[in-house]
Amino acid sequence: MPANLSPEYKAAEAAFRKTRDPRERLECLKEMLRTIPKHKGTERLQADIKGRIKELTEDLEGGVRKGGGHGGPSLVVRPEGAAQLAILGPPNAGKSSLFARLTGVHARVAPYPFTTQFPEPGMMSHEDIHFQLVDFPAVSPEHPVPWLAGSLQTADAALLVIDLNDPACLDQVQAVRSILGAKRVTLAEDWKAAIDDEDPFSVNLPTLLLANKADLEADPEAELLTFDELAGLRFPAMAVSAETGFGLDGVGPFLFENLGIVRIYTKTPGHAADKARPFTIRKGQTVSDVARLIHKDLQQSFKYARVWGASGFDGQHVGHEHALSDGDILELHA
Ligand SMILES: Nc1nc2c(ncn2[C@@H]2O[C@H](COP(=O)(O)OP(=O)(O)O)[C@@H](O)[C@H]2O)c(=O)[nH]1
Ligand SMILES: [Mg+2]
Repeated sequence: MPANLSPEYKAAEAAFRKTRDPRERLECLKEMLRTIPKHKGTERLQADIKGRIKELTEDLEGGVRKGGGHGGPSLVVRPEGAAQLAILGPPNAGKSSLFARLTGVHARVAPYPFTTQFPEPGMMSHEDIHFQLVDFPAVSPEHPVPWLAGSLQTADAALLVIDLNDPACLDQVQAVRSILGAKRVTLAEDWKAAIDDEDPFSVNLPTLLLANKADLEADPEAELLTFDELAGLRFPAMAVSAETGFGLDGVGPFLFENLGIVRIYTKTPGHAADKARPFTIRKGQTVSDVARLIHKDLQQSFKYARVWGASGFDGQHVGHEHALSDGDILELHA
């Protein structure tokens, strides 16, 4: 990180890191460019920011850089639901099949590689919440995808899909990691470690390995263990089948637990809680974070809250910084 960055720049960068909304990120990037001290020591970072502004502007407009003219599908997916999961992996592993099975959205599936050309979002339900899955084109040396790293900026985690029956599998996984690494995207094995990264444009995605096509194997769990050992991989992993649905029941609970999802049900005074649509935050987040989700202004304007559930005694009055627990009912008083 270059020295002598101004407080204005640092504030803009902090805001950039905090938001996952592509349009807000673009505004933050412009603010970063406006406030960055213009001297030799920041030239690289300035160029980086300009590049990101150009890239994100184009991605928001659609696939203009694909050379196919304007107005293509958007290359950035606005996050929705409890978290955004990028489905990544080598060609033909069954990424689109898994996406279709888990979301019910019919994606293009074909027995030949490179069928998926754009990020394709869909929602996967888990109990009373949804995770947003995004199907991506294959990550492979034969088929560079220039916008991939840009699109991954909004993801919270990755599902790395492989086909253990494919003899090239081991090489493919190494290729996926090195291609992404060159774009400053890390597939992380540890879901708990907090990453303290100085580079605002690096992306760290906790990764769940899905060994697909388990229906083709006699003992998929054993195959998976052997593969992990051979490859020296420490990703949490599951043997699954997009074809039969085998193993897929475990995906939602894994994500819920390891992303630390906390569901909050809101109520207004004198009324029952809205049990249909919880707001979701992460473990450690507070009343203030829920207020922001309800309405930007509410975060500042509410005076106190009352909470029912595991984080306090029933009806307890709490302030902005009260950390909430899964299943809490929250009543905000403006
Ligand atoms: N046997 C079997 N075949 C699968 C499974 N998942 C996908 N396939 C097949 O693998 C091929 C590639 O699937 P696709 O979803 O397009 O892979 P992608 O390139 O990773 O998106 C297709 O012929 C699928 O029918 C699975 O779980 N079991
Ligand atoms: Mg595909």
